[in-house]
Amino acid sequence: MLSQRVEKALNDQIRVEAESSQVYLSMASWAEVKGLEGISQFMYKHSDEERMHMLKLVKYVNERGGHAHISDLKAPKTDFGSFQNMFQELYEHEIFVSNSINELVHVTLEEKDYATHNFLQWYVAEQIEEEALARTILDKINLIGNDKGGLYLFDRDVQQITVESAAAANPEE
Ligand code: OFO
Repeated sequence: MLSQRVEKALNDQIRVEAESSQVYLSMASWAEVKGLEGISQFMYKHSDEERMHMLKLVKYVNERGGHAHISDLKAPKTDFGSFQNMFQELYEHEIFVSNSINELVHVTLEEKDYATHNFLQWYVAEQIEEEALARTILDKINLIGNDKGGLYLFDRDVQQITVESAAAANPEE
């Protein structure tokens, strides 16, 4: 059985994951209307992943005798200025999510809920990978600068930038 405090903290995280999914969906749509097909596909996929993160939490809360709450969500913005800025926002958003997961893990330790603590390790590992991926993308964007050919290749290849290729490109991390 979940303590009320852990259940509330998990429900807060359900909202964070759902809002993340909405943020990336809005980025996908913005990129699509700008003709950035590859970037848009990347963001649609990322949005789906966040929904999967949310569902995993919903199932866990209900399995443990709690009640996962599906709440209304903050509307994401609809204009991201430039794709460079958009990826910077993605990176900052992932750091925000990591902090939120860390707070949640902290609550499980205070409540001596080791099962939930164990369950959350998947999220802790996932956040390390997502932050590394976002940093790799930002590095590539910096390399491109204002080169149109570079942007063309980036848009074509961004879907191939995976956590594994990011790790291979940054062996020191
Ligand atoms: Fe990208 O964050 Fe979920 O966990």
